[in-house]
Amino acid sequence: MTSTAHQQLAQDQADFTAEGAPPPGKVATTAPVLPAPTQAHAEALTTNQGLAFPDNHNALKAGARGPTLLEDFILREKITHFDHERIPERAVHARGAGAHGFFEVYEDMSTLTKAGFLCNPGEQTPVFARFSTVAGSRGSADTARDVRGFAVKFYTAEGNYDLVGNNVPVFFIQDAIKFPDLIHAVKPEPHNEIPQAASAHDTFWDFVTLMPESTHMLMWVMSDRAIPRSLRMMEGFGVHTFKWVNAAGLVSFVKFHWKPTLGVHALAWDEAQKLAGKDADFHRRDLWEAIAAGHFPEWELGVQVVPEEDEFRFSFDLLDPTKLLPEELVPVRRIGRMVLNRNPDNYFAETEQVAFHPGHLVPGIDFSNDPLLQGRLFSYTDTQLSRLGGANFHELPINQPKCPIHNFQRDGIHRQQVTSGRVAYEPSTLAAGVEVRADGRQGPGKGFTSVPEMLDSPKIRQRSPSFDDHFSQARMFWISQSPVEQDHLVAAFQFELSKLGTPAIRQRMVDNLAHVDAELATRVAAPLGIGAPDAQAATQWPGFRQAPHPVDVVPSPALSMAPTGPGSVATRQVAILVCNGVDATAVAAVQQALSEAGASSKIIAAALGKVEVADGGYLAVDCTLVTTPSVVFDAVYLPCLGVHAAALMADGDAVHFVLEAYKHCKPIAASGSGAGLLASLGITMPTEPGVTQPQPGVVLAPAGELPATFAPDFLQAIAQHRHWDRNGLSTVPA
Ligand code: HDD
Repeated sequence: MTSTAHQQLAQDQADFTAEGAPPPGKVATTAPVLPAPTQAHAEALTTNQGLAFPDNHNALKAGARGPTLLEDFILREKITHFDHERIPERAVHARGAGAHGFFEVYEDMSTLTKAGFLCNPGEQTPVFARFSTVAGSRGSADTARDVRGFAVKFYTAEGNYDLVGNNVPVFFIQDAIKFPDLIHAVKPEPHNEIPQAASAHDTFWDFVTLMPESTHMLMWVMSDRAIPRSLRMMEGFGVHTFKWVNAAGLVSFVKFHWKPTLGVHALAWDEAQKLAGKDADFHRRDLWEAIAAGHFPEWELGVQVVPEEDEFRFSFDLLDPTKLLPEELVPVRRIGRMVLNRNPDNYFAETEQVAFHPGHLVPGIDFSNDPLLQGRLFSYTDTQLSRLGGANFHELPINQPKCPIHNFQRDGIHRQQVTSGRVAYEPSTLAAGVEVRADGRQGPGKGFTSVPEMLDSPKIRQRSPSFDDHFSQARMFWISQSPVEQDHLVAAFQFELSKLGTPAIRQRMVDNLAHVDAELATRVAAPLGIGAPDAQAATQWPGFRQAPHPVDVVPSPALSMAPTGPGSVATRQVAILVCNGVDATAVAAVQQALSEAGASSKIIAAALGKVEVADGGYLAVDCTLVTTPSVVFDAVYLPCLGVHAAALMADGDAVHFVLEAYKHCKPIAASGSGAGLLASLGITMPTEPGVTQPQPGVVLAPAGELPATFAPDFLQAIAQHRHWDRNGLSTVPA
């Protein structure tokens, strides 16, 4: 670097750092400044035994260049601890992100349940929520096509209650005994551990096509629900039917829902795949940054309540986890809200070590006889024994109830609690001279009791015939989707099935789909190099069941993501693509509008540093085109770029950035020569000779001062999330 360049650089740095404010005419972007380390920050390093030691850089050696001595207990302790830092990852749901927050109920629900945290409006119950993908390993990408786990631990005054659900309201299988088979089929194939975090492989589709009960859930997983834009923008479901019981013993069936206040939004599939490489942490970063910025994610808790006597009112069995209860039959009543307002202090201690269990209940909530739920009750404690190393995982801080615990369980590996006295049993009179019994403190009718139920049945291994209808609700899902959602669903089936090496499995899937909808099956089959869908062939497989009384299926509008409509602009990320000659006034105006709406923006250019602005100042660049690609943004703004704009568009990365955002149906705004650039890329198209009409979600402004409507129109386009109805996308080279 020349000395002049050094001087200029020093001057620029002085401009930006002096008093933390940019000089007039220059636009500052975030430039975190780390405090210089001082002695006050230093803390003496010690071993785990509390021994202070002065050198953490050199092992004990025989001479400066000699061998390391086995005697070095400080080195040995440090390396031994490191060697044991990892614990087994979860068998499923290994990849997750969590956050702390609170739940509060809107109204007293005591007519239906005696659960204290649902009866005291105004009382905040602390929660910890963990969201996860199912199939991928702990280090896999966030945006895989997959179901998302949605697990919430409520630290109630009556003990911990865990609602361990998913972002899909139904499950693949009806009986827990098939869970290990399902998971073995979807996980990477065992001979070569390929593919990671993906269901697009032979073993998964081999299994699910032979288990047609999974067809309904397949529809959800092939829909855009399986590629959420954000963990903050997805629904959650308890899946199973549970029971509520009030203080008088009145029993109801209940289904749980989480409704996000930001609406339900998805990525484009191509975008999700690219994100897996460009930013594998996309979802966890989004959750973390939103909470850190004070945009606390929020969901309302909804319930569908069915009186016990109405158990057999429906055309499907409430105990069947492959069925949902249409919201049009039993409306969702929103009874409270959960707000996540604090990021974990330590990922391992909290998000990794948190242990959920559908059997963590409180008085007023109970299970139904759903055979999938019943099997889960065994699995969750069992898995923590190996994952968290023993029976005392409830003592880990993240798992500890926030109410007193008292029992006579004792000892075991890693026990933390130091109990005193000689009595570790009950009944006893030796402890305090009074007899201790299990219900001594609570009294009759208090504490948890199972809902009494008469059982007088043969001991058999059998599936209830009331579970036999495998296709009606899959069809209901299909006919409830908007045309765009149907297109995405067909494309997802085609993508997955095209990856299979065994044509017979592709054929079996489209044969099954023929029982859902003939048009769906035909469309999916078209590019797969197989025969036409054959509904009759599907019936020949032993797992095939047909409903004894096929039901009339009507659309359920609640199943479509389309009507969730315009959402909030808050926390949306906008790229502002610049080069030398950019109009800084236009940039500042759009940045201000975005910021006021709660969105954030980044200045993107070919290289870091700064670009010259039209009036002679300069603009600091946040990120480069290559390190921060279009897929990490929700929208793009191309300001008037001045005379150098052609140079930007001669840069393949810049062209790709814009075309890719366009192809992923993101809002694009362009002003002045920026608008001309869009036209040169074919992003505006003639609707009739001589009339150029922008495509949906493209906001244009001519050269000159920005019209007053420009920023509001852009904000509105962003609020609509994506503009899926653009024409001719298949011809866009991105
Ligand atoms: Fe499960 C974890 C959700 C069926 C066995 N499950 C796990 C998690 C979620 C779910 C969200 C992650 C919790 C966390 O963040 O730590 N699982 C479900 C739902 C199901 C379901 C909604 C059906 C409706 N699961 C299911 C069955 C079995 C399991 C039928 C076994 C018989 N699930 C497990 C497990 C996991 C688990 C192996 C792995 C890690 C853990 O429990 O703590 O025990």
